[in-house]
Amino acid sequence: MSDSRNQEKPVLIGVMGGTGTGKSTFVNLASGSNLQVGFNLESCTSETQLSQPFVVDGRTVVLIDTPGFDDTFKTEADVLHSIADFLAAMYQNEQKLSGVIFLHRISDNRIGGLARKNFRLFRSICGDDALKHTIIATTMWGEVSAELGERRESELSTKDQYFKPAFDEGAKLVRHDNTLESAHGIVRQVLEYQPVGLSVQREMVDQHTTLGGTTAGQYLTVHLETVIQGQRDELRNVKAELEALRAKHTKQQESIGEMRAEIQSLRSKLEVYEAQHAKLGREGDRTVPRSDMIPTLLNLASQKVQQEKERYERVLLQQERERQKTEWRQKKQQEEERLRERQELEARQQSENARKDGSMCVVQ
Ligand SMILES: Nc1nc2c(ncn2[C@@H]2O[C@H](COP(=O)(O)OP(=O)(O)O)[C@@H](O)[C@H]2O)c(=O)[nH]1
Ligand SMILES: [Mg+2]
Repeated sequence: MSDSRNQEKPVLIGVMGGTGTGKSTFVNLASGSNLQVGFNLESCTSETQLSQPFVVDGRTVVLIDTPGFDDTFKTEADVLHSIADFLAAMYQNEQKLSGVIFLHRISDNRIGGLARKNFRLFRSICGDDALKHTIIATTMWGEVSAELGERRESELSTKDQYFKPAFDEGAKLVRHDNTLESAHGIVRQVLEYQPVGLSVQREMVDQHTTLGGTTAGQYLTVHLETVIQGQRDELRNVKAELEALRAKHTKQQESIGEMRAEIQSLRSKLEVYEAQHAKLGREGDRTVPRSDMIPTLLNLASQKVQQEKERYERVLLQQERERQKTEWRQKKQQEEERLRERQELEARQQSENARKDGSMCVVQ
């Protein structure tokens, strides 16, 4: 009885995932609807909406297009509200979903924090029981090489940090190649599933829990608190960096002041030197020596001093030789004089003796 009623009702399938994963495109393709499609990663589906009914294998199907969890215009809380309120209203109206399709871009080079958060939010909306009704469909296969796509697909299904835990609980992984056959093939996998109440529907309708108290609401609260804490930490770090920069700036200002004073003192000294050079230049007809010539000039000056010293030493030597010569000449003169005196004395004595001898002969 209930089976036949379900057969009459359209099969309802939710389509969820991050913004720009191709949800609206998929819904339009499968159903022939004309829901607005976004441009690349920009959000376009602002509210949860139904596709027009379409038929697959004789069954009427309606897809539920949802805004992306990481909408560019709406907050995550608003997106959750839109999806949860819509699903709760359906559940209250005894419209249960046969399955949910979670879209993931195979062109994403890795599942970053955002994609992981999106999938966790998806799981908290649906609950573990619904994983057996879950199809994870990879999109954008045309954007990657077959080899790369296959490698990523294998990672997605085998790594714990990706979708493996969901596959372990009954979720299925399929490829969507953006063709009608592929879209209907995915829908076909869900057709025979018995409609099921999702976690957020049961919590809000059966248990009268407010959205904030549901598993999804609590997950989002904790996630937002983490984000807020992260941003507070970042703000604190930026403030600390700013303080450090200010302190550095003050120090730099001080150094700049010291350098300015030094430059001023060097300038004054330079002016004095320049004035001296200019004066020297005016005094002679040579040009004012350039500062780069000063070492050469100094060399020349020291060479001159050396030459002067050597010349002086030569003069001293010359003088010494002259002195020695004079001394030797004087000595020689003295000796000659003494010799002459002695000869004179001897000559006088001889003549004296001769005179004495002569007088004696006369006397005899
Ligand atoms: N290459 C490629 N582009 C796609 C595919 N599905 C969607 N798109 C493009 O991706 C962009 C976002 O699509 P949309 O359906 O609005 O994503 P939604 O935000 O998940 O609803 C649009 O420019 C689409 O044309 C796909 O399978 N392959
Ligand atoms: Mg959309």
